[in-house]
Amino acid sequence: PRKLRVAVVFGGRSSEHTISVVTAGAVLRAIDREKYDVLPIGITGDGRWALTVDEPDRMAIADRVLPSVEGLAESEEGSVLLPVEQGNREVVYAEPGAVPKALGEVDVVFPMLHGPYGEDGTLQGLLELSGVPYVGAGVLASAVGMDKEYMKRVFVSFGLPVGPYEVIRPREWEQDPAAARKKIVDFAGEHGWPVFVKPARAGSSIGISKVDAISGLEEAIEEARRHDPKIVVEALLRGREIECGVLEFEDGPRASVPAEIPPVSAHDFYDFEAKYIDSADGVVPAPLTAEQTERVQELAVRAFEATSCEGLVRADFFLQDNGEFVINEINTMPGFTPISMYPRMWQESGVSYPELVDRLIQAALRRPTGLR
Ligand code: G1L
Repeated sequence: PRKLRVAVVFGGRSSEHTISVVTAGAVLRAIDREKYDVLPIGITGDGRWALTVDEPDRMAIADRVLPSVEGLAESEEGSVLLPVEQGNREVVYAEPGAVPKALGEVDVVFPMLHGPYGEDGTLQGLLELSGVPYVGAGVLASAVGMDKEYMKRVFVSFGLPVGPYEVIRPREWEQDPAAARKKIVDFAGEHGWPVFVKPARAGSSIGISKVDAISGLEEAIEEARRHDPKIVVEALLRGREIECGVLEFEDGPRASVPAEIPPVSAHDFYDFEAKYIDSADGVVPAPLTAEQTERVQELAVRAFEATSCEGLVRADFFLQDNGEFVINEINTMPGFTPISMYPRMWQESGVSYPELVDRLIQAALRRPTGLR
């Protein structure tokens, strides 16, 4: 029988273009070529779709040179820059069921794009319209996973423990900044300083400030609002940072062994690769009691279910000094190189990186396409 065709979509218009290219390289290397034909589809920094060469070795950091889709696609035999600037948009929106040319003939897509238009549900929506199965979270779970306000609201409504927070909406700030500031000062009065001021929807840690006193508030709000006009204010949660991976098996989601992220000391510095890939310093498995492990695994699976996740999720928690876990956030597109926390947690749970990639593809193929 003909092999299944997997398109890996990576790169994109994001500050994490390089991470995406490096991660896609690792996935390309791990995919079982006996089972799957692979189509690497890169998106350039300025948004052009490119059918790139299938050469994972050129997608790694070499001699401190960061790989990019531009670097893969340009002037190499076998690479074609697809004429998509206007063309693809017309194809995509004019005919439901049509896709950018290269996506048209694939059985499943592995989306590996960070941030807006990648992990917020928009690419997933395009793939839904196109009727192409894809790995990972769907439209709703992706959008919820991107929005810190709605993520918390979903957790709360499913009885998951969340920390104190406050939201400042765009109009609140625009129409009465003094009242908005007072809201945050009152919040800090109740929960203490520092508070964290964050853009509601932004990947990673961009736009986030730790604010120690009223004097730092204005600048923190302005910085967060540069990334999203809606901001979320959170209290400092004391305790240990614990993560847990959830993966969809044939019979449903299961939790990995948890990991602990050690506190960052002031003199810590990250080497070039660690900084660009993921925290490689997590402790797996986390030194927890059997009861604590079971509890955090149960919460992680409940977070997966609450947000209607599919395929995988990484759930991040604080284990407070009182022994209670609080869920901080979920990540539908966690760091995914072999040394990233999510794959490491599954490695320790008996699922190798190639098996992880295969299970994600198989989970995507089990899901019905079309209305659901
Ligand atoms: F497709 C999966 F499995 F859902 C998936 C996709 C993307 C898992 C992890 C990622 N991660 C990334 O693409 C990234 C961290 C390199 C950028 Cl968001």
